[in-house]
Amino acid sequence: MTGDLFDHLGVQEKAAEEPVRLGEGAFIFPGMALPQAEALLDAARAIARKAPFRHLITPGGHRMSVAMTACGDWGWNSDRKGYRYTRTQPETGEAWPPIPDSFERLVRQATMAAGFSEAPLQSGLINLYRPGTRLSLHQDRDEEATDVPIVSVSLGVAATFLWGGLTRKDPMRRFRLSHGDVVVWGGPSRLVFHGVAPLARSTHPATGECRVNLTFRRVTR
Ligand code: MD6
Ligand code: FE
Repeated sequence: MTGDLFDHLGVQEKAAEEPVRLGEGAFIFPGMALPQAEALLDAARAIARKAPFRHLITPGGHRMSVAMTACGDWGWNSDRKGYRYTRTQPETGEAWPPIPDSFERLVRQATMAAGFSEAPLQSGLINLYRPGTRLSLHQDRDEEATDVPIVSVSLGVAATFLWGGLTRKDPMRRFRLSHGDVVVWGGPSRLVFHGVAPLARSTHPATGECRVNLTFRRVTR
């Protein structure tokens, strides 16, 4: 098995194609997005032409290493005043581009596969990682609708995903997220602390040195 390959790094490698259960209501679906990966990346590039990637500033004054943009009814923003969802792009006042049909179909498929009834389609955030980009441990708690799961799609260079517990001090496990992997989490796992380790310098035919992550949420009730 390929598991041995990553054992020395403490990364738990997943068996091909079988869903990996992270916790109650949380799963990795390896390769679920592979058939439409190119279409998803094309759609993400089209969104980025209308709503460019930017490095947001945290309330603490740090420039985030991940570059972000969004589609759908709500985009996520951060500045010195705090984190919040906005209806429009703060830089231009324009609406966020709509969620493409290709995104919506995959989100519905993943939501059902994880056993949830409501697909999170109010907001699609797009994160762009380059070598060294990381996302520090956080909870996704700026949404009112924490009863609806989050669907997350990984494209391009593989990353190490950090998966903790409901408090910052809980032990963390590491999982590799590869091109086409889809993660769904909701229910009792919805507020689990998680993050992404610094992206290794590597290349993927679809994205070069980058990793692209799409996350879909329901924001309001
Ligand atoms: C990422 N994802 O994979 C970062 N948050 O690039 C997240 O922070 C995330 O994947 C909530 C739910 C799913 C996620
Ligand atoms: Fe998150």
